[in-house]
Amino acid sequence: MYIPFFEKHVPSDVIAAWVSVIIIGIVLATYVIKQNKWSVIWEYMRTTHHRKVGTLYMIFGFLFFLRAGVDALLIRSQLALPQNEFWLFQFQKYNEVFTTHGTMMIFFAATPMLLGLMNVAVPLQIGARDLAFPFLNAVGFWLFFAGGMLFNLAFFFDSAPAIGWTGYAPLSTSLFTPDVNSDYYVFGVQISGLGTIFTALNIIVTIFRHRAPGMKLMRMPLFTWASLITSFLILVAFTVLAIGLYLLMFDRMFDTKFFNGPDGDPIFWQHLFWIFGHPEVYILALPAFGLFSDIITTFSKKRIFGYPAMVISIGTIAFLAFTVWVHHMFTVGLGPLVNTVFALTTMAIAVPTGVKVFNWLFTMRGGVLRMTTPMLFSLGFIPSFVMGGVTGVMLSVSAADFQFHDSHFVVAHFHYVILASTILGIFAGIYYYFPKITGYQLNEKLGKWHFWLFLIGYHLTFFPMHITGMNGMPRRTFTYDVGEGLTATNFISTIGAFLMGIGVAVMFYNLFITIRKKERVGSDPWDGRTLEWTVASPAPEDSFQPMPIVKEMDPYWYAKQRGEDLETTDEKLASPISRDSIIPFIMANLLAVLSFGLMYGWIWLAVLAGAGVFMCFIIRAFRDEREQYYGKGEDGHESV
Ligand code: HEM
Ligand SMILES: [Cu+2]
Repeated sequence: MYIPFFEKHVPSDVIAAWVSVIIIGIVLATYVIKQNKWSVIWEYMRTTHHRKVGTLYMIFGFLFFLRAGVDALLIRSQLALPQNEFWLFQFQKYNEVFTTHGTMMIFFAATPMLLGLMNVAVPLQIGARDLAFPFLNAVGFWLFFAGGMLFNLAFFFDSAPAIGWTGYAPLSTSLFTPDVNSDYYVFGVQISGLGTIFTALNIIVTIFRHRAPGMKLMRMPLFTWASLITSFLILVAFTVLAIGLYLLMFDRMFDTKFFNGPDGDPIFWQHLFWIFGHPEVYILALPAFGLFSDIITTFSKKRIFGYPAMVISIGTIAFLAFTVWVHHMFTVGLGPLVNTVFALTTMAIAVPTGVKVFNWLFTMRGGVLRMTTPMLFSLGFIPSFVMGGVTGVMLSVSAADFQFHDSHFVVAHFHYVILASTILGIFAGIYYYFPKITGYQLNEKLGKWHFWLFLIGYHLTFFPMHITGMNGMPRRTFTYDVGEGLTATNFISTIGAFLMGIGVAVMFYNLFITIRKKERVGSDPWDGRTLEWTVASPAPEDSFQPMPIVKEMDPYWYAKQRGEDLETTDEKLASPISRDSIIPFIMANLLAVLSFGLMYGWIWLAVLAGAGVFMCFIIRAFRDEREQYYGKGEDGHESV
């Protein structure tokens, strides 16, 4: 359709997106006005409290997950049949849709939902009142939000990036993609990445500085351990990505030629990207490992098997994660020696991972198993993840990788690992922590429907893809021919994908009816073992008064066994000061406006937004939030 405002033909999918967003917007606005929910929105825009920021992370991560999921269904619809012409998702449109699918899933769905769970659970697991820097926490969230929204905006202007989630140079440089499309990728990912780095810093400081008395490092729950080590991974990996994106931005805006020309080289981008990209896989997997460990212990009514081995293997995996990036570049031609070294380091990662798998199994051995929804997701994870691990070892054989490379076999492999660990982990985490987040418990029956539909759909989608790939189907290709032996497996994959979609719809319905019913649960609905189950559901703003004293691992469980309450102390520990503020919201969104100005060359807008961000720095620098806190004397009277 020709639309004068756009001054060009606008494809029907973009029009459909506009129409549906406007309809959803009107429905939401009517709901907010009718129910008078403005105060809730205003509260969440200004909040710095860890549970609320965590909730925001989960909500928006889930929304982006839905969008990326719709992309996945569009991909699968196009690939369902040979020579298919589904809607308009061929050629460049197909390139756009797999790019937004991959980028959104990794940066705007999986990572933020995990950060959300960390936000909710980590402080509660170690007996902290909040994250160490609540203001910074809000800044981190709003940066993710602004980056994600900016990235999403691209579609509405018919400018979605089409350079793959890997943004390979030289395609991503202005030489080959001079339009704003690739800029949306560069700026969107950059802004949200900055937020991720801030949140990682916050988690690290919180865990080192704000543990309850007696909560030694080797008494911490494994989700907290995984969050700590993941945060170090983020700190290093996302910084490398930020540098890469920065150089790419310079190449695009000022023609610096880091990644092309006589002195630049596109391979530099590949190195930078994968030095980030491989650890990112573990940034997604390790927190899920931590969640599964805690969930399996809780629902086996047994202590984790081999706790020190679990901690050491998380650490080893994290370290090795930085030594394997070239396995994504075996076919670049770096030489046999390099390929051999990186093949060996890659295979080595299987060892600590195997240790963890056996420890999960031994934890359940002889335990009293309860098949709740979070436990089912954890049980589904183990064999599924092992299958992804096995194809990973196959891919690590560098000579064989020349055959597998860029085929649907690789697509099958990485979905097996990421979906089994991260997505099943996030689902498990949502069911497990829903009472701590909202005070309600999700319906178990619907939870089981969700689990089985999703798990069966997942294997139905991705298992045949191994065969599709071995039969020669390249990834990032929008069609194939009749008679190539690719039809049956592709068709099965598409059915599986829609089954997963139904599973997610069941979950959505579950969330909806549970929130509507408003049946409160107590502080300890799962008969838990760790400190988060001692505080009320939903987690209150002034948790842990008085402070519990921790004398062993799983302190709450053993106290319950002995029929005692946890010992507490009146001693006051320095605790973070959480004060509402609108500055993080303004600052982060202005940064997105600034990027928008740079992308379209509206320098006046960029300068104005930049000045706004700078003003926020100044206001923040002169505001001492401790005043409000310390200003009150011990007896509650103003002392100043
Ligand atoms: C929910 C069900 C999902 C389905 C049906 C699905 C399907 C697909 C398919 C068919 C492709 C290959 C497109 C091609 O190369 O032509 C793909 C690519 C990809 N997917 Fe998924 N996916 C799903 C979930 C996820 C999740 C949860 C993640 C990560 C958290 C993810 C990350 C990726 C990435 C990174 C790519 C590569 C994109 C690129 O080549 O640039 N996907 N997906
Ligand atoms: Cu890798």
